Amino acid sequence: MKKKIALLLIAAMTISTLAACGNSAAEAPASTTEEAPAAEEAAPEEEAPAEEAAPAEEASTEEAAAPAADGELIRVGFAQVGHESDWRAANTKNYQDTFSEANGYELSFVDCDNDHAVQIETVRGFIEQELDYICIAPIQSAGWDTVLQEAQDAGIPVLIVDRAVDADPSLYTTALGCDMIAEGEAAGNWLAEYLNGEDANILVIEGSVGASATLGRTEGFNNIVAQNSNWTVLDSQSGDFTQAGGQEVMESFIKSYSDFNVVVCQNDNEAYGAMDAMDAAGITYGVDGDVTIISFDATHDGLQYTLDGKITCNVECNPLQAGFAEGVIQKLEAGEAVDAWTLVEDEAFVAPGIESQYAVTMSQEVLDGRAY
Ligand code: GZL
Ligand code: ZN
Repeated sequence: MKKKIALLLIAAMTISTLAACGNSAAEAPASTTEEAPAAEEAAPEEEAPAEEAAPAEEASTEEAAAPAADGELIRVGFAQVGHESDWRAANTKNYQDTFSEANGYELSFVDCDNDHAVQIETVRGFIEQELDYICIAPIQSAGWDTVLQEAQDAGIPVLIVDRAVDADPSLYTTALGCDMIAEGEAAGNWLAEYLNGEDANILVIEGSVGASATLGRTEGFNNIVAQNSNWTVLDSQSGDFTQAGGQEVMESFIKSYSDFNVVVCQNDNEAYGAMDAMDAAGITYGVDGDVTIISFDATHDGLQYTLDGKITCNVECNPLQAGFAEGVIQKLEAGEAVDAWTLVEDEAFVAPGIESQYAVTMSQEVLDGRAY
């Protein structure tokens, strides 16, 4: 019974959301509900114009029993990318802390170990269990239309979280996460400011192949490379967002290139691996070294390296996103409209002694004030 009501409510909400996207923020910590930049990242085939959405009968909202009222736990499935990085560990803990039984939820959490096929089957399992909501942090952007259609046919709202999918937005209820293209552009804009006209020979250690975080950061950074004719990207390989991957790729780069002065690592764990490889090769890096390292995630250890001047610029990607997801679910439970997209804000940090219009200068106080 509860699912049927939720189904009608979702249909009604989807219409209102598509029609009035962005007019009400999901109740959650600071976020902005701008137009969906992630939609560009996900590059869906086409936006589903509101008038095309299936007509939904007006659904009464008083019947939507709030979980507290009937005492039932809200059953949420979370198909998580894996356990590849410190960022992912912080993101997982945040979901497990937020969707706790004490908070009124029964969380079915599955670590999909960076395997897209496993993640698809995990979502199918959530559908078979007839969960109330499904959260997906997609390992890769492609290959989601079929299973999203199955979830929609089953009347289960789907939240695409952290990363984006390359699927028609009408196939899922909402998406939330960072603007990965903006993150890549922030790194590039800072580098241009820092180099101040100096040539750049750049090596890039990309994230996992096909992940929107990889695609977006690469696209954004390359947008700025294109503006600097004296910059050359010598090579760009995937380190799969892991420390081992970062070290392996950096070791191969060191064998092939000797004239690089910038290494872009698309997450902190890859940067740790790259630093290990450069240490072993006697290559100096950091504010006093020959190589400038740019990293992403701004996890605690990554910002410690930034404070120490080893990583010169670190572009944050806030992993504490479960509050946004819960805000959306609470709205849906209350029969309220939700936004198609919620942007999780982030910023960049630079080593002490560097002033930048694009980044916060690191200090012990900044590090001590971090939530993760
Ligand atoms: C970014 C997230 C990425 C992190 C990596 O939102 O998807 O995946 O940058 C993580 O650390 O593996
Ligand atoms: Zn981000």
